[in-house]
Amino acid sequence: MHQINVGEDLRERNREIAAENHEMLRRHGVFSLNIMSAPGAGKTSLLVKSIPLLKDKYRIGVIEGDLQTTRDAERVGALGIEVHQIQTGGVCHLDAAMVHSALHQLDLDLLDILLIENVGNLVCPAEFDLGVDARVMLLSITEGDDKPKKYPLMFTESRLLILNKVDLIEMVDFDIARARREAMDINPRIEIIELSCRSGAGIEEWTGWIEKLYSESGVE
Ligand SMILES: Nc1nc2c(ncn2[C@@H]2O[C@H](COP(=O)(O)OP(=O)(O)OP(=O)(O)O)[C@@H](O)[C@H]2O)c(=O)[nH]1
Ligand SMILES: [Mg+2]
Repeated sequence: MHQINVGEDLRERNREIAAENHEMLRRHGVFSLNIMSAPGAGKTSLLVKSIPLLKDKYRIGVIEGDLQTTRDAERVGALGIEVHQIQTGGVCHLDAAMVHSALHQLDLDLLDILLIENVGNLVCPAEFDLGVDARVMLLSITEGDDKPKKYPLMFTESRLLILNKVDLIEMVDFDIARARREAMDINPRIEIIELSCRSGAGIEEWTGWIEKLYSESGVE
């Protein structure tokens, strides 16, 4: 009996489109990041805090993925940069095909860096490669230091882990050393930045990280 594994077929198709996205972005000289986290960990706040530090040097574009509403796109659009909204209409992650359509709506020749804010979800977004240069995840310290081992895939897939909301450290029982250790058990190569969108701590380390990857990527 022939069985079709729908999940595997979908992922295979996603990988093919992700490869097309990557090729398209490279052809237009665009460096790209996929920013993922649970709802409310601070993805939009991170963009709003850090884009002003980058936008005089690089031409920045943002794709905002949300289940519903254009709220995040409006927050980021207020920075005066190019923003494209994807409303997934209930789908809990962005996939490569959604991003592919968005890439056709953006004038990629006018961009140096494309930042994609994924739908808030700690599980599904990690399963779908979008064709970007690197994936970044946020874990806010209000979510608990046990999350790396409970939700390992996103930690495996990410090149950088941002521990956000460190301004709240006195208020929550979050053991930063434990979270670091568990994340590195899962992904020994993961880089980690402690950050607060509220106080601004770590923001320059984050923009420096983007600049380093941008220059290493060889896009022009
Ligand atoms: N105290 C504190 N609050 C923060 C920090 N970063 C974000 N917040 C708050 O956390 C809430 C959620 O932040 P968002 O930036 O909307 O989070 P998000 O990950 O984009 O959320 P979704 O797009 O809905 O998944 C907001 O009320 C922010 O003001 C931080 O570093 N410290
Ligand atoms: Mg957001």
